Amino acid sequence: MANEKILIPDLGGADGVEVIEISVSVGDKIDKDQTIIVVESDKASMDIPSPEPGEVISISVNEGDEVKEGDIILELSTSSEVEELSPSKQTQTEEVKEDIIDYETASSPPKTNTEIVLVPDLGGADKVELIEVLVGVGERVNEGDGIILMESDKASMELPSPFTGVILSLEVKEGDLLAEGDKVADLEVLVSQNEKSSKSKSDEAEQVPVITSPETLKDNEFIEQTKEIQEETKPEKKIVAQQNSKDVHAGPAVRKLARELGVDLSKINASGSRGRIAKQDLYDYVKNQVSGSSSVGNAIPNVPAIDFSQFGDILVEPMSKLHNITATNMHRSWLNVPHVTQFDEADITDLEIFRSSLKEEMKKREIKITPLAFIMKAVAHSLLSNPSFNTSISEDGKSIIHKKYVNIGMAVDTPAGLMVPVIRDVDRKGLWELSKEIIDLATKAKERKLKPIEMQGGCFTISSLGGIGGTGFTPIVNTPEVGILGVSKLTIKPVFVDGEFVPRKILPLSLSYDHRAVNGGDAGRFMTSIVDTLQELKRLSL
Ligand code: CAO
Repeated sequence: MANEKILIPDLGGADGVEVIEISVSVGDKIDKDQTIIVVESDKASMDIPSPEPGEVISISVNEGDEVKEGDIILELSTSSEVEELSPSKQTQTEEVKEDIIDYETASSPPKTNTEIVLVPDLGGADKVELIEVLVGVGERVNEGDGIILMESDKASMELPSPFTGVILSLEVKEGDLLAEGDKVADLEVLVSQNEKSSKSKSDEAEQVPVITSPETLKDNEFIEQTKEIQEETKPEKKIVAQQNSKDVHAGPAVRKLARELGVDLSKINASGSRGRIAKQDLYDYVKNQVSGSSSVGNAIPNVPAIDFSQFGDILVEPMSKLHNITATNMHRSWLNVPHVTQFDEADITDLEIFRSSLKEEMKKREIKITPLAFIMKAVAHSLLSNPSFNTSISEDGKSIIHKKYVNIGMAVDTPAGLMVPVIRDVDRKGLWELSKEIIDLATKAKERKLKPIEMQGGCFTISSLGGIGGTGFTPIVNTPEVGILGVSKLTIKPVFVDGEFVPRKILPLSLSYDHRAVNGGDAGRFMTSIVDTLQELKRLSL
């Protein structure tokens, strides 16, 4: 019997890693190669196996410790059988040590040569999608740094740089479908001669089980997950699996952060392409949990997973990025904002007569004026006279931010999804200018040519379904704005005027507002102001 200290092995280039699991206890009898601890860098997790069988006498690390190569993990009482094997093992270890000494005393200048970085074995997956290119041409990378992030249906993995060097060219772009052996990049490798020879020798020494490179582990992890996907041929199995954190789409860094924060990734709304969870999604989720805990309760029950294919044929289509963002925004607003919706009707008979009188001029100017331009002017006018609607609640929920400008967003229905371009300074613009901007921005939205700045800075939103139909709906506030006006299709209704029923053009309106920022009285006054303005255009300077 002898006592042996088991040390943290070569970490494949990682400086320090975190102990995320201790897999054995003092007194445990363990086998050779049995996992003793699991460590994790920001790019990969690794099982550290025991190089010997034996009994654990003491453990020197705790979960959460940052460890580096050479740190003591535990002390093992090894059996005599193992001691017999020791000499050959010792020889191998000495070889490795020698290599390290060689490398450390090396003084030859760095030499360069070019290596081609290829997509590795994908563990059976035919193709994986390139989700993110993590480096640029000309950028220096260290061995182990991620070059690209790839993702299959359920697993994501970074392709680490095999060497320290400079990226000479990138042969791939985001969205590419990659197969094993595809060329990813040319890498100008920066190495010293001795490092190279040391490397090849230590590759031989890698038969010693204590050395496990992150690359291998990452591949293994990916292979395991890919196998799982392939095994999950039955739909009901697949749906259950989607509820597990490891089956959601997220990179290693996000996963690590989620574990640190104790967040179940399967509960997060993803905004990345193909449903990938971005770091910001995680922050938003945590923020919502913290700030919303007093108002919406601590937990929102999950919608149960259903295998719809048991009822008939189905087609599963990934949400577009835009759809995903919209869904996240709607969900965020729905959960955070106590909504109230108020309804009213505006008699726009006179407005429509006036609009008809502009028909000739519309043709001449080649600008169509729809009821929306008038509604926008009426809203701008009412925002000025009812400033509680031109506000936002500060992030900490303790202040009201009053805006001295009047920018109005309009919801545009596009083939790709909902977009909300913003028209600036509506209060200062005339009907023609406004109508032209409505047409231009709606066209740009439909052609997906809007710049980010054209969708920012809104104070209030109008969602007009007037050209489509419906008698009324309850729009969701476009946070951090505090109000949104829904416009439905005008109908001709009999209205009692001066002792008789007369046909009038009636426009249904619905106003949703954030009841934290606006009280019912203010909302009533705001809506009345919009209705009155539409009914009496002289209130506006058009
Ligand atoms: N009642 C009756 N007719 C109306 C109307 C109303 N409230 N509003 C517009 N119309 C008429 C227009 O006058 C036009 O008639 P003509 O073709 O005879 O001239 C027709 O309906 C089509 O108008 P439009 O939709 O092209 O123009 P708009 O200025 O009313 O709206 C826009 C522009 C971009 C807001 C609109 O095209 C759109 O995308 N609406 C959908 C918004 C949406 O999706 N909201 C939901 C968001 S929440 O999911």
